[in-house]
Amino acid sequence: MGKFIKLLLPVIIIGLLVACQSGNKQKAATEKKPNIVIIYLDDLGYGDLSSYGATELVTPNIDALANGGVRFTNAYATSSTCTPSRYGLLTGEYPWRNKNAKILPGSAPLLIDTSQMTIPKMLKSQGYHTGIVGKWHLGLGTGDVDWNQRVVPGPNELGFDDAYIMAATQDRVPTVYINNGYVDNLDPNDPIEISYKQNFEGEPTGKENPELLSLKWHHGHNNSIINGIPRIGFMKGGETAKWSDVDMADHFLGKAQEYLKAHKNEPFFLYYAMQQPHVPRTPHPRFEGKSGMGPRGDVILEADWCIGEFMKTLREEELLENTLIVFTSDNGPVLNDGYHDDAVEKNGVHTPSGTLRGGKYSLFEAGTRVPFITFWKGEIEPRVSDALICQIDLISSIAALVDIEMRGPDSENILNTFIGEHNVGREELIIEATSRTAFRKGDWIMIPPYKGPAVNKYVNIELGNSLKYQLYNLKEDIGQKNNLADSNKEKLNEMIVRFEAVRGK
Ligand code: NG6
Ligand code: CA
Repeated sequence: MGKFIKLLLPVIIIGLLVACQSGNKQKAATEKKPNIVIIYLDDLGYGDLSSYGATELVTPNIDALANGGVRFTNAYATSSTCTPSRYGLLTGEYPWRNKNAKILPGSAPLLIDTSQMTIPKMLKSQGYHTGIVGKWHLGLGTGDVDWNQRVVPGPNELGFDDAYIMAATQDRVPTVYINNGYVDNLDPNDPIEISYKQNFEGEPTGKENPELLSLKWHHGHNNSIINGIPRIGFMKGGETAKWSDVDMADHFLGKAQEYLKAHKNEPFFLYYAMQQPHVPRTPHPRFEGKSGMGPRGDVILEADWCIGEFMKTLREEELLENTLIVFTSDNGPVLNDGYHDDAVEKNGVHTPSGTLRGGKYSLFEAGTRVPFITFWKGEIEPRVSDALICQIDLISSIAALVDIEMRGPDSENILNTFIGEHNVGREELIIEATSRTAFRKGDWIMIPPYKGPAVNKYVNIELGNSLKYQLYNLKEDIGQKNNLADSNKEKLNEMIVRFEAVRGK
């Protein structure tokens, strides 16, 4: 043995012992082939849960996950809007690398290339059954979709064995469910036509027929009317296939529960992408008025109830001890997102963004910093973690959990942090908001100058635009009140250099 190695031997042995110890849990987890569930909410803010400090809303079922698992306080979606965040979540690639990763219309082609790696594809290769129930919003088909045939490619071609989805958002056409590529309950004698350019002759619209509306539009959302709600985009036909808005939560919950029951005897991955509290907020009558905060509060309570029911099924099917649950949201909160639904009027003293600045669409913290919880009965010890983590890290970390060597392009394996063994996250992160990017490193965030309004006046959210550089120390100034760009030039320059190096990668 060389002298050098001899000298280093004790160090190597200690190193290996430490590695083994921290790897033990990982190994135990791997041997069990745990089921994996991602529960993804839509527009739920950092301050919308009682476990994250909300005082006006009580969310006991989500709180039970937060209190029994790891509650992350420094966790990010990649983006402050839906499509790019979902792109990042499933592929592990920063969405700003893909110029088409923007909020998509319901007629957009599939955004993720079928050759790209995704979480379901990776897990399928390891013998998992994979399913999605809920909101997709990543495009479908190749451009000119015929909704009366099998819509392909879609989630099935990206690794989901089972896909029961809505194509885009609850406020966009087509307002139908799609079951493994086929519109559910479609009557072939009443074919569906969709356009995002023009109306179909003779069809009423929100703009021209306000007398038909049960919910009034505030901005946008004045095209086809479905169930009294004006939507984005035009739709004709497909009467029997149209969803019932107030039943959507129960409908998706039922599908998610069916999925658990059908696949309880094999390792499975379920992506349960809930539609709340995105607009239009349509609580089931059971939840109407329950929050005292109008439909936005009511649908958050509805979502919490759904999660309680979902957990009950996991328990009844004896799956709890072998299932890792990840709970998070695709972007930050918004009150008025285009409908007169009392979200602003009845909000009272509730702070959907918590102590953070901004909201949905914003480069400030509340755009992308979201609730994030991991829960695994008997495996994860309850704790609060302030480690810097991002949803793009899930793909590499889940790969490690199922014992394969794989990295998403921008994804880091921080499995031990996700399962509460460590408290060290990533060092740096680029966040994105409507095609603008900012750079987080350690406790610091740097927002480069952007033209454009400081506030989006329709939604009343500060977007983060300024003609000057912005630099905040988030540890000392979580509300981003003190711009230190002028007083700490050295830090600012360091951040700019590193940001440009990563951004240009
Ligand atoms: C915006 C919509 C908004 C919402 C958002 C997508 C208008 C004026 N606003 O364009 O209501 O649908 O897109 O939200 O149409 S997301 O959470 O899916 O990104
Ligand atoms: Ca969203």
